[in-house]
Amino acid sequence: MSKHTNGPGRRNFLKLTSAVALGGPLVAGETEMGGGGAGPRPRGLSPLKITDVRVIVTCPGRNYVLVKILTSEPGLYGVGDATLNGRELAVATALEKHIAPLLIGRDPEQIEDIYQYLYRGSYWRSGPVQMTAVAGVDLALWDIKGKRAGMPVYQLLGGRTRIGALAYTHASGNDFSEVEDAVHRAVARGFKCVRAQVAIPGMEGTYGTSGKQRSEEHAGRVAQQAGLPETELFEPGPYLRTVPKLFEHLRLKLGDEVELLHDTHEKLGPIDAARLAHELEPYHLFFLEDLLRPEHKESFRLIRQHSTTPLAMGELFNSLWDCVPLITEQLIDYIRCDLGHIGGITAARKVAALAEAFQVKSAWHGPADIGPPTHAANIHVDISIPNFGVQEMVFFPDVTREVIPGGPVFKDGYMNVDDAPGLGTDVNEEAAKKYAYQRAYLPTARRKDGSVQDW
Ligand code: EZ4
Ligand code: CO
Repeated sequence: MSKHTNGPGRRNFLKLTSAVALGGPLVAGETEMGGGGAGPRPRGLSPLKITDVRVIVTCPGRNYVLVKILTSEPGLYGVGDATLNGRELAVATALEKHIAPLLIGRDPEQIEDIYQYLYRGSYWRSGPVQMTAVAGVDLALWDIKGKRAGMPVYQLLGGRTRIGALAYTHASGNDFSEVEDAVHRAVARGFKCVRAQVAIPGMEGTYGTSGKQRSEEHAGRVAQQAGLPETELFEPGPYLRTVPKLFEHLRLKLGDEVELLHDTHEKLGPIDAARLAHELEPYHLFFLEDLLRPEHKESFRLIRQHSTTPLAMGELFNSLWDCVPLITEQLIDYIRCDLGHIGGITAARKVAALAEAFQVKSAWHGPADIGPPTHAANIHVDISIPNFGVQEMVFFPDVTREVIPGGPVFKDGYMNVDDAPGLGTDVNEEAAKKYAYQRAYLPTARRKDGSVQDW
């Protein structure tokens, strides 16, 4: 190899260091290698720059924050999702006021460098607001790279490893037979895996159910006002007594074949969590989700000592490092980070690779409160990594699809993306304007005595 293709020559090195010293982008303009910054640019592709970052806040059915990154190549742009349920405007402001100015003029193809720059380079690293903003940018950049290459993102990630992403949907009800009916309906629709949640008797509102169980009074109840959070009641006793009976009922009525999951939503303390995992063993769950608060990773050791129920955790994590001890100690079986809240595809690839080494599988978060670009990113990663486990999914209503078209498709139990270049999603900015942001919160929860409980 000549010295010109064997890494940056001295002249380029000087250009690079001076650009960096000036706080400029890693690309220091044209070089002997063709202006590609850290490495040679593929033949035939001219240098690219980010020219504009548009932040679109819209409420087609619910609030979404989209990031549209425009480039110096006419018509070439990428769309990412930066929605953080209940904190949408904080992310939009971070993007508009703090992050967008850092991106203008940079090479959108340097995805890893931009991720490092926004994550580590800002000093104030991690956190849900920051990492949701980074995810929005990251998804838009992968979208651009795919469009430029003429390939779907999963091809850029190494190509297909499976025919589709095994998917699960939610079933819930006010009593066991309503849940049973909901699981039946999901199975009839083609689902092989179903998450089951039931309203807990005596509790006002239960996570994952429609909330018909609400009564009008309990200590600590906050009067409902428009646009303020609802308050639910949670007591571990009734919850712990009810959930094993739900799964006993479901196995009795539905048999062993359907895969059942359950989300505890970080509500329990360590010994209660261990008890639930233990008592659910006979019903062979696919996994039991988010038993503990994200702060209490060490308590997973206690659960493991008491149960062989497969465990999933991670939708509140914001970085690779949040996942490390659970993966490297094999304290969980499924890592379920939210690609929209850990920094996007770039972060998810690192999590997946770490998990692969410890036989932990992926189960990325896939609720309605992240937008179609993140759902698409989930599937591009799912179908290209070796250690995919299962994918949570939702069916978006027509009003959402009008504003944010495209995205993965469900068929026969699996989610899939087609071969559209990039992520395969878009934003209709004109349609987005019809749906103004509406302040909305997630619910909160309190105990019977009025004290705060994790929701
Ligand atoms: O409560 O995404 O597994 N799914 C979940 C979700 C979360 C919401 C919070 O914004 O736990 O329903
Ligand atoms: Co969950």
